[in-house]
Amino acid sequence: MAKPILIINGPNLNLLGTREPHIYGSTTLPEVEAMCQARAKALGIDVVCRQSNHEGQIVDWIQDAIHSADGIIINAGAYTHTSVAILDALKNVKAPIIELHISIPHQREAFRHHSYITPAATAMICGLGVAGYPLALDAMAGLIAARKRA
Ligand code: CA2
Repeated sequence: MAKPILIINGPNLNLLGTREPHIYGSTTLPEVEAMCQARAKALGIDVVCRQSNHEGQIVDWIQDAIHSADGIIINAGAYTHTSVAILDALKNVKAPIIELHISIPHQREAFRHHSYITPAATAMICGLGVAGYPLALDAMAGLIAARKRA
């Protein structure tokens, strides 16, 4: 039986649409999550959206997803550039993982050029603004369908 896709947003992404609109746009996180629910409905899949400012909470959700999700879309925020704990948790996930960034970290400060998440990722989407979230769901639906065919 199909399980939902888990979308995880990390630290400070609860502030989307309220600050730094020149980098992250003016769409709020609840609006992004509504966009994802609408795209999931159109794709005939379920989606669960989570956001936390706490690394351990994100690790717990990833561990739960091993049994409860068919795929993970993760924007780990600044933990992208610091968290071995999130990498280790993601490495235990067999389902597809899409690393997502609203901006293009490689065009920004040098400390954003390294991602601890990428070695565990199946694919990466970045630089498309919040439009990347529904596009990640399209891609995830394709990845899951391809795995079922294989
Ligand atoms: O581009 C992305 O999506 C990032 O993952 C966003 C992170 C940043 O640390 C990464 O380098 C790239 C920061 C998220 C902070 O989000 C905010 C949103 C609105 C206002 C302030 C922060």
